[in-house]
Amino acid sequence: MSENPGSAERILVILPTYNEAENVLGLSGLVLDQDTRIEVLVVDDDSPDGTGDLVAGAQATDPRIHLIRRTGKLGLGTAYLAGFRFGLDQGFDFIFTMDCDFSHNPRYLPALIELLGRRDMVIGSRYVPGGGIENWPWPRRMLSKFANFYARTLLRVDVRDCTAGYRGHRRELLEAVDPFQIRSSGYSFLEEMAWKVSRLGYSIGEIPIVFEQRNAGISKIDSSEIYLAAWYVLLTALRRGKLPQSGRSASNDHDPNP
Ligand SMILES: Nc1nc2c(ncn2[C@@H]2O[C@H](COP(=O)(O)OP(=O)(O)OP(=O)(O)O)[C@@H](O)[C@H]2O)c(=O)[nH]1
Ligand SMILES: [Mg+2]
Repeated sequence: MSENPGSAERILVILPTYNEAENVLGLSGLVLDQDTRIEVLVVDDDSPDGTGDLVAGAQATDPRIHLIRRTGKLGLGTAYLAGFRFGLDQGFDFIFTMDCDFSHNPRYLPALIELLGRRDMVIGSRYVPGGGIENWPWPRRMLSKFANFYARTLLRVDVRDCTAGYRGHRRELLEAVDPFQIRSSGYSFLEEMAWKVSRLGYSIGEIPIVFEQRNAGISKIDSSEIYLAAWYVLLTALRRGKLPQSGRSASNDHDPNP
């Protein structure tokens, strides 16, 4: 457990879930073990496999576990927004997001928390030196690399891994950037958010992580999600000029030795 570095008093970790019954309690426990300041919020989209019921049971005995249950599969982007709204309303200082399938190992949280003490936003990155991907077949690797290249090039975002969902945000950043205006409701929320944060001149730090293939449950990203994400990134690029570029001088960087 960390010695509480960084400047946050309360830290929220948002876990969006759709059919993660095999993962949600194990992962929540590991996340909570990383730091006593952490609380977990599961945003579940009425998962048919009973994910929501499992979390409701855990929540009854652990005040550090919170749950938002939505009425249907409303998309990853809007799940993050529901979590951000909860985190801001409840007074959390640092608000993290991570996948609920063990792809994002909770052991990186202390380093991300520490870096967020010095940056506006942090990303657990596969594409900075020291980062990587374990057990993905090469077509999946190529797709991820291409999606990242496509978004970085079109949006001109100086972030190595702009499709990563392992992130931390200072509450002041969320208040200033207003992610609630973001139009992507699905996976491309992440690219649009990275673009907005960077365009407005806020600092983004990246820490290398090794992304692990999920070991239980099935992927929710299908070809329709991929095409939709590509379309939204293009739309965002087309209205690039509409968001004023800030005079702030952001220092996006990565920390090779977290
Ligand atoms: N609440 C909510 N969560 C979602 C939705 N779609 C995906 N998720 C969750 O978002 C996280 C990322 O989804 P994954 O299926 O792992 O997608 P991925 O990581 O791109 O794909 P894999 O690498 O194959 O696992 C997981 O925790 C999912 O359960 C959604 O529509 N609503
Ligand atoms: Mg995943």
